[in-house]
Amino acid sequence: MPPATQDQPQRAPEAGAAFDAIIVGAGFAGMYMLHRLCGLGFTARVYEAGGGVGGTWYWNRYPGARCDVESMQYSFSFSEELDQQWDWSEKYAPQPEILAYANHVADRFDLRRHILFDTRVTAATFDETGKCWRIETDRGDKVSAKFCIMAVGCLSAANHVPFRGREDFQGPIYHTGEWPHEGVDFTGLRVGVIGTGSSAIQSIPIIAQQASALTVFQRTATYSVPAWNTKLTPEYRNAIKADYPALRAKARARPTGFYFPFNMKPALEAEPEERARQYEEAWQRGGLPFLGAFGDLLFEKAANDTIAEFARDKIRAIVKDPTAAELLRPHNVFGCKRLCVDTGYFETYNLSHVKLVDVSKTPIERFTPDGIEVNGTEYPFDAIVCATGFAAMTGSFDRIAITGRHGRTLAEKWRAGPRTYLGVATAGFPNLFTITGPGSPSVLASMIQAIEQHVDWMADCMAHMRDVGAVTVEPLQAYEDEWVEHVNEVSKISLRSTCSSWYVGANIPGRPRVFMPYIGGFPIYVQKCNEVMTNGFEGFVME
Ligand code: N01
Repeated sequence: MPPATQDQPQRAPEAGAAFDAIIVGAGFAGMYMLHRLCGLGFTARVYEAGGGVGGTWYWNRYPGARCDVESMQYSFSFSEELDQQWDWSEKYAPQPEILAYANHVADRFDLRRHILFDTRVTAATFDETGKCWRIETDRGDKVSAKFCIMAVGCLSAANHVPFRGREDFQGPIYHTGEWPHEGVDFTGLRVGVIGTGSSAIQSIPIIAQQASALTVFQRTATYSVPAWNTKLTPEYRNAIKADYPALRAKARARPTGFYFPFNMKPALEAEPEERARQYEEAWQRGGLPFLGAFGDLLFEKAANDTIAEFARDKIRAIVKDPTAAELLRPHNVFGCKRLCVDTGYFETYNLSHVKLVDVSKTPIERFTPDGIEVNGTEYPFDAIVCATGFAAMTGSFDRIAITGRHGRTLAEKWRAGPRTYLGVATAGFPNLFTITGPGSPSVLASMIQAIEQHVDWMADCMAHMRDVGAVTVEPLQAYEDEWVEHVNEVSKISLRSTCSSWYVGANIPGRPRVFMPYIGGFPIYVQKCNEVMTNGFEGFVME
């Protein structure tokens, strides 16, 4: 039996218990699913690998971690009382505050008594005779449930790059997505950071404040827009709270599931002066809404070139060393990889103790006992931070042995890329629901809004099945194939499908190259889900 932790006392394994639903994960998805199922009178057990609720925000405790969706929108909308009573302190909430919010939700809705922490689900097997899922955990639990609901997160399986000699390094190696709870003090240390994605871009300016020397290993230069984060005033919060449902409704009507001013006019129809003015205004507002400066930026390469050039000029203006500035200027499609939002990222390279090493042509050769070797040069470090991202979208499923009908595993079925109907379920795996699964807007929408929509749909489906006495629900193969085809087709209209990002699994060698989230837009997707439901769960077999 694994050792007890602060959050989870020693306990005997659960054996033989039967639930209506097992929920895997107690992040925002698992918590809301649990809340809905309890409200409907279903019995549910949640298994959570971490020692507390919060998912992403439980694990990603690296310095500078915060959300890049505005906090008044990156929150649950299902409870008006919660919306009214919770006060966010900053425009972009820092990780500790989001985690505090998750804990508040768990307490407020009395969720903890259904959750077993420090427990990782290892296997889920569909029992065709009993028409139920048999679940096993790393603490020896063996239980069954009619439904198995995966609330495992889209960016939860850390990408531990197998660098040669990794085990030889004498100092600590951290991954941003598995940060020590007690924090890390880099004061006076020589630190190496690998990666320049969102996690790196948020943590580098803070680590630089402590480290005596900081070296960043960059494989691909990244576009980043300033956050211009601010404290929220009571007046600002009250103005939103005076009609919070209106903001929520406006958000849901947007392709991204969150609201920001969006200029529909194509960039290519604007005069150069107008474009420059628009970009400058949008830059001064900052954050992800920068991409809303014009309507065609993610669809027309020539339009995209104009915003990319604007962003490159900003980097050149900020970074004083011309060699570093040149290396930091990306040359791929703007916003193709997930856009980063920063506070003082590029400015950090003006500090004399911060160095950038380009590993685009000469990759990291190996870790040595004292540091990292690139192109024959050894860079000595006391600590190394891997900001190397995640096995996105499907990585969390890969960690569980999921077996459906006829002994077929999900890993086998998804070998050439994930296949789902609407991102909520997959043929051959009855009563297995995937919250924000591949094939749904998920990471291209504001996650909490995407979660709420999925959970509500699934909870309504389960309640309907109870009403009509149905035991199993499962997508029809033909509908699933059609949806997979549609997800692929739609992705081609966006420039986002054109680069080697984690959206297409290209950040990890050997993964199939498939655009995994649904890019058709949140409202269109919601409409499709609603139609499927009102047409009697069209495309599903319910029996
Ligand atoms: O991970 P990433 P992340 N050698 O995959 C590099 C969300 N998020 O944790 O681009 C050298 O973006 C890799 O290089 P390359 C958000 O959706 C949100 O930063 O593959 N380098 C890249 O630079 C985000 O997109 C927030 O060439 C290697 C970096 O590691 C997603 O999570 C904050 C390498 C990985 O970047 C993931 O972000 C944080 C190698 N062998 C995260 N392997 C906010 O809400 C990988 N890299 C603000």
